[in-house]
Amino acid sequence: MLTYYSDDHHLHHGKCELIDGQLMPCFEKPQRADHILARVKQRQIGDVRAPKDFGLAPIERIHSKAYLEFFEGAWARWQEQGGKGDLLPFTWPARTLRRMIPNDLHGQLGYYSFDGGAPITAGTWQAAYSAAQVALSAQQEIANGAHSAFALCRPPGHHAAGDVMGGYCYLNNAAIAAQAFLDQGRKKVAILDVDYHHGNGTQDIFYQRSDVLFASIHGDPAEEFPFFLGYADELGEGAGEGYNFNYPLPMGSSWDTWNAALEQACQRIAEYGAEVLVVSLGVDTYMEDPISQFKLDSPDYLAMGRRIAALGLPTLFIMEGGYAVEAIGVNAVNVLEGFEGA
Ligand code: SP5
Ligand code: ZN
Repeated sequence: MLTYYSDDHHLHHGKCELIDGQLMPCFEKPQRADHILARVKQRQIGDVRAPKDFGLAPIERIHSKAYLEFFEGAWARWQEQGGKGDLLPFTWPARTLRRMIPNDLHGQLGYYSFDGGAPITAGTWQAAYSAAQVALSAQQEIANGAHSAFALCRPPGHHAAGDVMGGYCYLNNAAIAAQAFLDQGRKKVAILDVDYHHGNGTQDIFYQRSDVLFASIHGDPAEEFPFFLGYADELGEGAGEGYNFNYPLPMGSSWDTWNAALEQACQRIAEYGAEVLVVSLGVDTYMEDPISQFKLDSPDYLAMGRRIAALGLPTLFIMEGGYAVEAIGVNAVNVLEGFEGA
């Protein structure tokens, strides 16, 4: 299978995030993608290609113009103000406050984000833009007839909604790719989100629509980030009712529990009659992941790939999370190798 990849991800390197009351070096760091790329090459699963540039139009199908303008221009505004560190939000329009767009840069940053986990640095826009182009390039590969493709995106995307960043995510690469399939004439796209965290951004984007089915297997949000979305009773709304499926699992879940949820998710996708599958591929379900609490082991990712392949659908893999840096290459590529019949 072909891999799409851009070196531009190195332009995004946040300094720190707040974890358990301490400022820690960002877990979402450039070495993540470097390790995955090295493993793709080591296992020779196929060529690695640089993305084409599809411009902003396919990104604007998912994200609002106001949000994109804010994101693209935020770092320059910060520099004009003499800003020193990374741009990080510190006030959000939570309950009791008004949801309005202030003039101030940090006020706007709070408006356009839901947590403090998405720092904007000098190269964040370029890195996120290129990651979206990586997703679109892999999407085009499948549109042109390939059975599968791997978009080695960084930064990840599934926590980002139409005009909200957070959870290390800025542009929702999976949603942008899914929308591109629809805009090219496909009628039914399924997104299977296997990242440890609920894909709140993707769910929100498609919540009222029936042309994208969203199924997510993740740590129970009653106990785990993003806390405020991802419960089993969220089934979609309006035209989207019956097209959203969440499988929240207990902390400490291992493969048997996880696999039972995968089986259910796959049955929903098959019943739906999806023409194409987008997989939000996070491997932070790994037993040694430093911020997560599932117990999948490396061989389980081969089985995951095999079950996904059994759906028989053209499949676009989009890289999301995974923070056990040494192992994420092995685990992510295991899913791809399992898919290809290893
Ligand atoms: C794409 C993705 O995987 N984003 C995840 C963002 C998670 N941010 C919140 C992390 C909270 C970690 N708490 C772990 C405590 C470990 N002692
Ligand atoms: Zn995650």
